[in-house]
Formats: sequence, structure tokens, C-alpha cells
Amino acid sequence: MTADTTRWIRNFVDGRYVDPEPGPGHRSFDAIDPATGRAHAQVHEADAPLVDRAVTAARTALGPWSSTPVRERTAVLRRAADLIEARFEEFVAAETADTGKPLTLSRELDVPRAVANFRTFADVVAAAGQESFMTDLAGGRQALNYAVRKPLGVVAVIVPWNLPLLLLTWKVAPALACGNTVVVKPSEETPGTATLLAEVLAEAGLPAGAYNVVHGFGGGSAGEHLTTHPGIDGVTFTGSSATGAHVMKTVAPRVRPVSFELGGKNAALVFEDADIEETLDGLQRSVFANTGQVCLCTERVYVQRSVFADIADGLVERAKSLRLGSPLDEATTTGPLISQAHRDKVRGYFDLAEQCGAKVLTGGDIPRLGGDLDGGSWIEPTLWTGLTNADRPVREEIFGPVAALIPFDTEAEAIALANDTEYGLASSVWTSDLRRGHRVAQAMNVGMSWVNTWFLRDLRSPFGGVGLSGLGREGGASSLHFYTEPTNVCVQL
Ligand code: NAD
Ligand code: 6OD
Repeated sequence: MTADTTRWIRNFVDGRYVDPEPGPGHRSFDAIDPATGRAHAQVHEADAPLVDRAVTAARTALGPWSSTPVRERTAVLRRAADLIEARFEEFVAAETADTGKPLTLSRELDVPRAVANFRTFADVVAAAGQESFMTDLAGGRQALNYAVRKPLGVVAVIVPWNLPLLLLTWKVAPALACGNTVVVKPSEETPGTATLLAEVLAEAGLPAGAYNVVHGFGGGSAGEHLTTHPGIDGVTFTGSSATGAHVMKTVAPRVRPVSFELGGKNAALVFEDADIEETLDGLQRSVFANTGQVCLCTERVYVQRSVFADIADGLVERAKSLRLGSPLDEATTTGPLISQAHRDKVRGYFDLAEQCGAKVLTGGDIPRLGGDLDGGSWIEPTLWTGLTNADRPVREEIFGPVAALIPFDTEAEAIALANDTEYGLASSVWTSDLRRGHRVAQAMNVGMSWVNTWFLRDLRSPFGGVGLSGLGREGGASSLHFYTEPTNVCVQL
């Protein structure tokens, strides 16, 4: 489909937009509104020479920006937060146009979190100290060791489409605060808010070249041009496990640091002593938030047998209460999937689940919403019973509004079922026995383990996964560690 609009989303390199040059070498692609399937803008795809210009600009800006005093760097971040707030509705509209998520969700989650990322990482970096050790030497002398943390350098930031601005700023804010410069490659599905952010950062006083945006796809396009570029000093990547593994191989010959936040197949464990209403509220969010397109979303719900029917009935009722509809309508709770291709994938799991013997408690189909919305990539919130951990829909990440409910009898069995996965991102435990809550939460082989809540995040705490869910941690001190390199100085006194 060709855009019926002349609105361009352009690359941003060395402090200015790059105008698309007409001609045979010029490539662009449509930005699609997933709610209708219509193009809402044209995106200028960055070719290898433009990515090279972006990396060169970032390299040139690195010296001045990294030697800018921390109080001035953090002041730029705080001004950026203020400016996002000043243009709040513009960011909300851009995020919703690209993702199809309800305006209400962009307003409640995505844009406020971008603001919080800039303010929090300004605070974290302003308060950061250095490690030091005094070593006792023979003869009563001592040596002082202290580690000086220096920026990593030019950081390649690659992010997905599900929470575009939230995930981008979660990386860009600490990277810039630590004195790095960045070249960011947003998802081809969601180019809008990364581009708006360039304007905000420039107005906030960030020097030209410190934040560059290159648009395009992965292999053979801007993503690969960036990760294979010899001028980058590290890669921070959020996306699928398969792409993460591929990017790791690409970066390996140059032995650059990587941070990978990858896929999940997250479990909820519901015990019979849980507060049923509170648990259902939590499960409704964790299964269906953002149409199930949050890496932390629950796709496996293990329920103690004595409360299985209550949880299944209650969750079906809540799934049916979700309101699919125009993202612009304040009453809409649930948007479409990101694309037709992603819907085909999710739909494929619906077929597979039925072949595996699943009973569909609710959903399982494509809804007809009428009018323009029938061109969108809509899917029904779906719940299954009758599957086991051996079935592919219970083993593989689906990334849609869907979960399998599976009964268990004992705590040990619940732990074993939840840990029986190659992923290890997040889990949630629902119980009113706090000792059990701590015990089970700690037994989960995951990066984040919640008790009686979900996606409650202190930005200073470590975030990341194990196994197929990723490598390394970001957040608070973990971000400082990733975005800096220490030089230890040892002085004999
Ligand atoms: P994806 O892996 O397809 O793409 C992610 C980004 O990588 C995009 O910008 C894409 O263009 C780029 N890319 C793709 N191939 C590349 C290549 N060869 N070289 C360089 N860049 C390349 O993921 P997606 O479909 O955009 O996002 C959904 C996935 O992201 C899900 O698996 C989800 O769980 C995961 N995710 C994880 C987290 C987390 O924090 N752990 C957060 C959000 C999403
Ligand atoms: O809360 C965060 O900072 C974070 N990185 C969330 C990731 C959600 C995944 O889709």
C-alpha cells in the first residue's frame, strides 16, 4: 500500500533532518496504522552511507559530550523530560498512530515513562560514586585503588515496536547521562516517537551528533548496517531472541559489549490462598495489556486445582469485558496487533493450539469491528485450557492477548512447571501467604519475579532476563555499569 499522504518521517543525523533525495538509490517505506491497515506516513530508509554518517557524527560528538560536566549533562536530560511533557499530546498521537494502541494507554504508560526515564537516569548518574579500596602493604604502607568510570563510546540502540518510546528512552537516557553518544534504530513499524525525540533533545541543548536516528529494517538495511559498523563501541538491543542471537554473532568478531533484552514466555502461579479478585485484576493486565504485546506479559497461567474453575471463569469474564475499537475512542481498552504479519503468526498458534487439543474458553478468532477497522490487524483475546507444557503454544512466545491455563496440585509442582522453559524473563506469584510468596518468587529462574502484582517497576532496579530472554541487566546501577567502562587507578601511598 502506498501512503496517501506526503508526511515524511526522516532520518536525523548530526543535529538535523536528512531530506530524502529523489532518485534510484532512494528507498522509503510506509508507516502503517495497525488499527486500519492504512499508511499514515512515508519513512525514509537509511542506506549504508547514511548510517556511516550517523556513526561518524556520533564519534565526533563523543569528545565534547563526554567531557561536559555531569551537572550540565543531567540538566539536558531534565529539560528533555520537561519538553516531552510540553509536547505530551503530540507524542501520544505519534505513538498511537504507529502502534494502534489506545490513546489512553499511550497517555498512561508510554509517554509518562519516557519522562520518568530521563528524570530517573539524571538522578542516578548525578548520585553515582566511584568504587575505591585501600590495600594494606608490607611495612605499614598502603595503596589506594579507585575506579574511574568512562563512557562506553558510540552506542548502537536497537529497539522493537511494542513500547517504542518507553524502551528507547530506557536506553537512551542512561547512555547519554553517562556521556555516550548514540545512533538509534527504531523498529520499522514504529518510527514516529524516536524521531520526535530528536527535536526535543536538540531543543534541550544536546549537541549535534549526540543523538542520531536511522530508519529501516534489520537484515540488509539500517539495523544490519549499524550493528556491523566498525565505529560502534557497544550494542544495546531489545527484540526477539532469534534476532538477538543473530546480532550477537554480527558483533562478535569485533568483541563489543552487548546488552540483550529479549523474548519471554512468562508464567503466573496462582495459589488457592490468593485473593481471587486481586489476582484476576492482575491477570487481566498481565495477559491482555497492550494486546499481549509486552515482553513481560503472562502466557502461562498455572492455577492450584481447587481454585482453577474460579480463576478460569473469572478471567474469561474479564477477557469478554475488554473493549476492542478505535484507539482514539476513550472507552477502548484493547488495540490491534502491530501488523498483519504478526496477526498471521498469532493466528497460527490458535490453529496449533486446537490441533494440540486445546479447549478455547473465549476468543480464538478475528473480530469484525466494522468500517475502517476491518482493515486492521485485530485479534480476539483468547484463553485455552487442555494444553500441557509439552505443547508448542505453551513453549513458544506468541506475543498476543492469549494464555493457557494449566492446573497444579502442589507448590513444588507449580515451581517445576513454571521453570520448565528455555525463557527466563519474568513471573508473578499470587498468594496471601507472604512466606510462600518470597519462597516461590526466589525459586523462579527469571530476571524479574513479582508477588501479588505485575509490571510494577522501579527504574533503579535491575531489569533483564536469563536463558533465551537475554544477557545482562539494565536499570539503576546496572545501566551505569553497561554504559561505562572502568579504569582502575592504583596509587601507592
Ligand atoms: P525483532 O527482533 O524482530 O526486531 C527488533 C529490532 O531489531 C527492530 O528494530 C528490527 O528492525 C531490528 N532488527 C531485526 N533484524 C535485525 C538485524 N539482522 N540486525 C540488526 N537489527 C535487526 O523484534 P520485534 O518483533 O520488533 O519485537 C518483539 C520482540 O521483542 C518479542 O520477542 C518481545 O518479547 C521482545 N521484547 C523484549 C523486551 C525485553 O525487555 N526483554 C521488551 C520488548 C520486546
Ligand atoms: O519497564 C521497563 O523499563 C522495560 N524495559 C519494560 C519492557 C517491557 C517489554 O515489552
